[in-house]
Amino acid sequence: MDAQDILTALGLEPSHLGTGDHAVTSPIDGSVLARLSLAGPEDTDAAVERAHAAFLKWRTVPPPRRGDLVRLLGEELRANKGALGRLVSMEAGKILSEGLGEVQEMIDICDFAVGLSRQLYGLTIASERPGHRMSETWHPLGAVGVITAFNFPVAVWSWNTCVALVCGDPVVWKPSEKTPLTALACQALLRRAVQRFGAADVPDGLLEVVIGGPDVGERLVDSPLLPLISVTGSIPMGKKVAPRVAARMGRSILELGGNNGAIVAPSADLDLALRSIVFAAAGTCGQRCTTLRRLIVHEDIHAEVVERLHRAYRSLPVGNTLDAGTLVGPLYDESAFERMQAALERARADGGTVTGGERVTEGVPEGGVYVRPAVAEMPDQTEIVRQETFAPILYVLKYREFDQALALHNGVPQGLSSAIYTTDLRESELFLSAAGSDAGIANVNIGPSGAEIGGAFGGEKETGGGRESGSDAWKAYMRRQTQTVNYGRELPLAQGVKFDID
Ligand code: UN1
Repeated sequence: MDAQDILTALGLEPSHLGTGDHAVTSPIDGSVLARLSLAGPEDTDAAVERAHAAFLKWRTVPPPRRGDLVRLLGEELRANKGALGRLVSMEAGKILSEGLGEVQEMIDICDFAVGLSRQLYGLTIASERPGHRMSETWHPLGAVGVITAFNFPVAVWSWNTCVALVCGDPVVWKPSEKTPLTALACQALLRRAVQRFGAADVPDGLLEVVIGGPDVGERLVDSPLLPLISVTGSIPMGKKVAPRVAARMGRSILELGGNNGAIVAPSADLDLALRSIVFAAAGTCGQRCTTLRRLIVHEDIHAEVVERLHRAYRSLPVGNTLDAGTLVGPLYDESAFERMQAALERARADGGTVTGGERVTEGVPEGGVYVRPAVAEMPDQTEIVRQETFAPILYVLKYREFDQALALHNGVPQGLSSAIYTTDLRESELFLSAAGSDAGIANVNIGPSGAEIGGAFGGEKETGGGRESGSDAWKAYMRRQTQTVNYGRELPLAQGVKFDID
């Protein structure tokens, strides 16, 4: 199946995708997949207004009925998993199994959101006044601005959108301008679900896709018609977005950079740990926000772990992501390669020993940027180790005492995901305790990446504090109302206050 066949299967008309100024390229070989026109500020404002108008209608549709639409979207995704997964691989450059895994993540969140559509529970609260009833209920919030990154071009949209839709909120989506085709495919699949749902019951504007650059993002960030902005991206970007949304008293969900660490304790099952570490650090060519970037290894097993890592890294199949057997695909582009090389240079200057990291040119498609994932043994957690470089670099540090490992682990500005490999119950429990990992996600004998949708996804510190996807993350997409009803004939005031007129 080539790109044109896939787009057609997903309900897009390839002839409409060839006329704009913005070239969409595949990181696999740099080939142009489509040429699109970018939206400007006026188009964005119009999309927001349509979404707001849709909100005024969609909020009155009963939540389980809203869930029906998400169920139908899930059916479309199941039926088109192969095509969409392949398009994700072509557009974002991840291996096919991960492209398909990303679509599976979408299917899973659809199922979750359908269940949620019957579980948007409030509370009944004991009132201090006789003849009064107090409750807390959750109402739709408004249209939500969703800004996503190239590396998970569709799953992160679905976490937000499936939950937002059952909560009664339309979505205005700005995908990365690197990956607009998968966004248009999602929009087309939702359109099919709407047809089956009964188009008359769905307001126009339930999902608006605006493909554009930072000016479009800024327009969303500043729009008072979008009470919630959910953004995935870099920490510098989040630091610009958060105060702007706050300045208009909007809410934001920030899912920013991670710099995820894992501790390898002497009791670890090293066969399991090694497999897990290599997937977490080199998988997706190091381009997940949950990628493992810092490995903190006990000194007794440090030499063995490093030696086994080198062996595994040397034989990692780097190549075309669409070929069966490839485990490491391309970096997104040349500037990602330059950032990787600059980071490795700094690691060397800090006294690190770097293995791998060089460009791969043999057996890979021309026009793509391929690298051998790197291992950098570091004498210390230097400044470069404390930064997120979006590339497959695994910094390896050494520890002697467990407290020291924890301090190293937590000694970075980011706090997304974390892991420990140990079979010592005391260590694993300490790692999960209040005095342990300070990240939003903490795993034992599992790498930091590849989280399931059922948990709340997000992290602390400069990762931004937002939570998306499962658990009670839905509450951010609704407004809470405390309601009190007086069904008596008296008017007792709270706190026993007296205010009698006659
Ligand atoms: C991201 O990289 O932005 O936990 C999201 C994971 C995936 C999601 C990553 N489920 O690795």
